[in-house]
Amino acid sequence: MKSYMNELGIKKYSFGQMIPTDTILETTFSEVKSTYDGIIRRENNETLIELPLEKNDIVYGLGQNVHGINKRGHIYEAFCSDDPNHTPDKKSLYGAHNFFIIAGESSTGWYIDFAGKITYDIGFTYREKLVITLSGSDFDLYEITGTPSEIVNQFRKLIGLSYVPPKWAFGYQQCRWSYETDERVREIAKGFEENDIPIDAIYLDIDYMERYKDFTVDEERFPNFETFVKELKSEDIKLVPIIDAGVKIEDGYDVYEDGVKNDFFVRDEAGQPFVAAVWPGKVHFPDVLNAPTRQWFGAYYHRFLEMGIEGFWNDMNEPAIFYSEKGLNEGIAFVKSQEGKNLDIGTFFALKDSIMNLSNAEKDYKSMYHKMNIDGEETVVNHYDVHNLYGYNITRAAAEGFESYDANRRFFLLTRASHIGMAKHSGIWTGDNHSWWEHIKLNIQMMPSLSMAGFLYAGADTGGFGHHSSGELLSRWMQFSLFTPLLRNHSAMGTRQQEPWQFDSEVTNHIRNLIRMRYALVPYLYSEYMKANLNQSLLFAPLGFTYLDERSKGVEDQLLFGDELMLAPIYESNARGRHVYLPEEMVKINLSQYESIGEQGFEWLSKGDHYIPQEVDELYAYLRPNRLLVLTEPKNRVSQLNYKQLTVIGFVKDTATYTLYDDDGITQSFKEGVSTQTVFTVTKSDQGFDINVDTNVHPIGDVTFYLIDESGKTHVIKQSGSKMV
Ligand code: MIG
Repeated sequence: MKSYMNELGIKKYSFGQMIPTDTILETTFSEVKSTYDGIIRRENNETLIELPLEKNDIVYGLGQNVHGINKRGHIYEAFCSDDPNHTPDKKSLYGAHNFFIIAGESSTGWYIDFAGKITYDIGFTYREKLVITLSGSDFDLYEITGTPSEIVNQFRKLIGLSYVPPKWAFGYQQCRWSYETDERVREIAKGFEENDIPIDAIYLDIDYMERYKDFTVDEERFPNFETFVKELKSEDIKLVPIIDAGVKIEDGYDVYEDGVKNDFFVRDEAGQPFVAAVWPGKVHFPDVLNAPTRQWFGAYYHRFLEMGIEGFWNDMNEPAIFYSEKGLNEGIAFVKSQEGKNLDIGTFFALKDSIMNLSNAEKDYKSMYHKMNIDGEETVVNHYDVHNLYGYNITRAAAEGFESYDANRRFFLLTRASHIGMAKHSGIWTGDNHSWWEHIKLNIQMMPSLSMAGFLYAGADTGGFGHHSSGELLSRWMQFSLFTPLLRNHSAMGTRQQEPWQFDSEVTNHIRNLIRMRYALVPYLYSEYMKANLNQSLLFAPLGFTYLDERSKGVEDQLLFGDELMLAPIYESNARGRHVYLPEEMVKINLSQYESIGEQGFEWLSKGDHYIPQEVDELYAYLRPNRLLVLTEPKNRVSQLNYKQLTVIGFVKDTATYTLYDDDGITQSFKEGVSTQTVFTVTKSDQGFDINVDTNVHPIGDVTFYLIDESGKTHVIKQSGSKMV
């Protein structure tokens, strides 16, 4: 083992020679003489790390995973999995995010830089121990001390800035598996038009492809695709096509033929392209763990970019395998061998398993091989050892393809499987959840740990993917998703239609009001998003990161959003309100409907417990003391939003300032600091309030200030742009 330290005081312990994951940026780590003084053991090519847990320690992190904000009391795995049932017995979802914090009297953050499977037994087997098992012995371990916020900040500095989508990605997005024809897509667009509901993007799921072949379009379902893309663009709606990981094996299909010719596919033991099966039947997987393959695969995206497409979602990239050729043959042989037998408890289940366990089999992952460049040498590695890098790198191929197409432009990109190294390349959706109330809660609890791991552009399938949604569920879910950077309604084939108008007119009205409120909030959401990114802080935070009282640390269903708001979403059916804990005095603001924002009043609430009635058509958020919330007049597209009519809600005890960040929303120039800042300052004086808006950057029109003071009184002050400095 070697140990290192960087200028921030972050320690790094290198055990053996890890397979590079390209997660940690080059920072200056210098070798120091120190030993890792924790407990570490090697057993059968596995490594065990044990960390002690104090009685009240909280374990935060692990990014995309099941269970609560405090991860203690369960077993988890880092192993990217295509599992469409996110039930409490699961140990892993699609992401492998090996960053966590043990928070207590003092706090320590850990990142394990490793590409293979890791198991975390967090106080499950032994209440006072965190036992980590790595499926290998070559890895880097990073140790960061400080407060939980400082630890996140330092970790995010190590992994670099997160992906930034074009600004339209903060608008509402509609998806369904599938909108199968151009006609159906037109109908959906029309549905939004007729119902006067804002929208920025409509997704194309697998059926737009010609027999599920990546980078093709089915001519019958989508004739003149390029013209169709332009048609929707003329309405300022973006089409977002899906790309799957598996490349169909078919003579004459260029992606397949080119890949075979250049040895760009993942190989089997014999060095032949590995045959798996997914949607199109038999496929090969691009071996994206090396740069030439990424460059090749990434360039195919240019075809769609040429046609005016501006974004994609990359699916099935764990990679998901329905079956492998080899596995299927073995399964069928086994079934045949049982023919005519008297199947009993042992043999009947073996028969079932031989078919039921064909998908995503460990055996198959262990039979796949990649070529990687390790320290300048081409090295063959077994897939199982680098499994968690696959979705990451096939998405990176897309990101690199975008860069080679136009390095200055931002493109939209979502992936399903991920690893922390990927946070700089793409956003994520949280996969195949269900229209279950429990999954609203899971969504709430996952957002802060995703923020910790650098996944800022993220969101769940709002309304739920599997199962049937009700209007009530969709409304409540939307009340939370209103704040998630990715706001996408998606549902699976065979489930109830889930577009906002598919329930009853009351639901349509609620959803319209909510989506309009989302657009009113876009300047603020975008501003907070960019600040969280540039300052490497949390977009969604557990209360315990800011409030140090024991009570706040235990709150599992309320979050801080940005620096201004506390959210207390409703995630139970038939609820007419909920209990909310206020760690300090706050003002309850009614975000139910933009038009009546001033009328419904604002309520000052004391620190402590409150029962807050909240009907299904009501949405509240809680504004912290000396904070301002800026909203703009909603429009039906993000591109139409402007600063002509602003609303500022402030809880002002003495002075409150808000800096509204903005930039062009389409280029990468923010990386060079090209941005605008509009500073709102409100100071309470004996006469009332002094207001200052530094408008040197945006042409600001009328601003209505609703200023609430400690006595709970609301002062309405209208200013017009001309009066401002
Ligand atoms: O296993 O392309 O998560 O969003 O609609 C189904 C069809 C494959 C899984 C994705 C989902 C998508 C679906 N895909």
